Amino acid sequence: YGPAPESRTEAMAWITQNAPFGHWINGKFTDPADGFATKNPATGTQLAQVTQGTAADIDAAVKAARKAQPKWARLPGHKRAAYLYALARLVQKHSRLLAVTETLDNGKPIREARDIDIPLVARHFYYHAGLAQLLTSEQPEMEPLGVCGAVIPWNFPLLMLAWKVAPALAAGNTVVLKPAEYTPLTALLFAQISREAGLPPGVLNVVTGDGATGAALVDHADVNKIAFTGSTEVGRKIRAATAGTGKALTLELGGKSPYIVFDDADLDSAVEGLVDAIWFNGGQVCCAGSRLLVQEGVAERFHAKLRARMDGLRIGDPMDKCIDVGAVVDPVQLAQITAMVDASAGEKYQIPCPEGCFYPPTLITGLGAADPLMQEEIFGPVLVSMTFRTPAEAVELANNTRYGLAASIWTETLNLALDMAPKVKAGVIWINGSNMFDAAAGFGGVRESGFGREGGWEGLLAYLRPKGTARALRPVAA
Ligand code: TXE
Repeated sequence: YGPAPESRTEAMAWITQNAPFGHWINGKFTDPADGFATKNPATGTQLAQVTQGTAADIDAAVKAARKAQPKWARLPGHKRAAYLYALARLVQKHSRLLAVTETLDNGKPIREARDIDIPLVARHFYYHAGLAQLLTSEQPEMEPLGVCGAVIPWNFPLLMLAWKVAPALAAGNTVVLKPAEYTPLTALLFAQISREAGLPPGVLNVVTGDGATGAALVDHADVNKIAFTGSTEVGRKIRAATAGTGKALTLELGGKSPYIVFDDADLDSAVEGLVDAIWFNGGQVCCAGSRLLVQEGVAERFHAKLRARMDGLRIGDPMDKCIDVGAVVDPVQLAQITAMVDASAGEKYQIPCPEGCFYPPTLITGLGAADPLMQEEIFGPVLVSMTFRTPAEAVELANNTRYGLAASIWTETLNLALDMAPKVKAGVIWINGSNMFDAAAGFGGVRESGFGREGGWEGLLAYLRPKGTARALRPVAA
């Protein structure tokens, strides 16, 4: 195979036309102000200057969202649905521009941005358009929360926007979104696309910036809900900051999800599933199957198959359509992965990878259950592995972290899988699969992986509150 780069012309033209970027408030870009550069991690080159949002910017965005909210909420569900359908169709229409911009800003393989991220974004808006239509008739006594603040991470920039914006708008809320500082571009592009969809000004606002901008949004007195995806440490701060304020809160945080392979599993499928579990998006996935637990009888054979498969992984230019593993999002994250792995005393198996902001797909064996690498989220293409003897031991090891986001269980014995599933502490269990997402399936964690669900009916309910209405009962006139 040879390099088959996706064209970056359209995305670079969009960036050049609009940079330096201001915020998107009340349906238009504000004037750009002091800020920071967002870079292409695969090359280290600057893509665009972006504005650092101040508390005053957040206040302007919240005011615009507040002003727009009553009218948006009063629209019948099917009219809000029409906007969400338009957004979904426009995401499809601009899918190449969105996918290439995402890959340039984030470093993920274009194949993933094109075939997974962007289609799932469209699917999310289609699905929530359907739910919006049900609301007026099915839930007459539910009301939207008001203005929702969304703080999102850099690993799935546009998909995390969709996970928060689609249900919030469907339910009749308006939104102020703060994208991650490493990857602000697709949120700004989406905001511009929302104008093409005719979305009324103020319904969706985007304020760029770093953690201080996020904190200003969390602290703003006129915000009714915060939806956060990111690190457990920041989640903890946000929970403390919102305690006692009456703000609703959902947190989707870190993970160290177990990938459990039993003796009788279909090993070839389990290897393929594991490639997806830990090397999809370079392991920068909250629910990555980053902890392999393999039953002793097949451990050697499974590791051998895995190493052979790793040798076939292609790492490099994310714009190359043949690439399996792209760049790490930022040198800061690369340094964190490197430091964690270098400190470990396990035996490493790494495949060669280019210089720059890249980290090789890595398998580490020989670690104890208490080793930091078995316990802490690495958030990179690094898999750690341990063996177990019995199902009871597998459960014990699986639950031996502070997290509880997802788990994969691989066995051909259905009863064993069904016995294991409730015992493993995780918000999502995949049986003979991994990373299976759908807008209709609620996703979220337990323990230090957070609370609340995104997607499905339960995800929509997180943007509504019940309102008791007393109705006077009158006898029907004869
Ligand atoms: O996350 P942060 P970072 C984990 C992963 C990674 C580590 C650090 O282990 O290595 O976190 O990544 C905003 N108030 N995950 O530093 O800081 C910030 O600007 C309000 C797992 O990027 O949590 C960004 O928009 N907001 C994760 C968002 O929070 C604040 C995905 C996430 O950044 C804030 C990302 C504050 N005080 C990282 N401080 C997952 N669960 O998928 C920062 N932010």
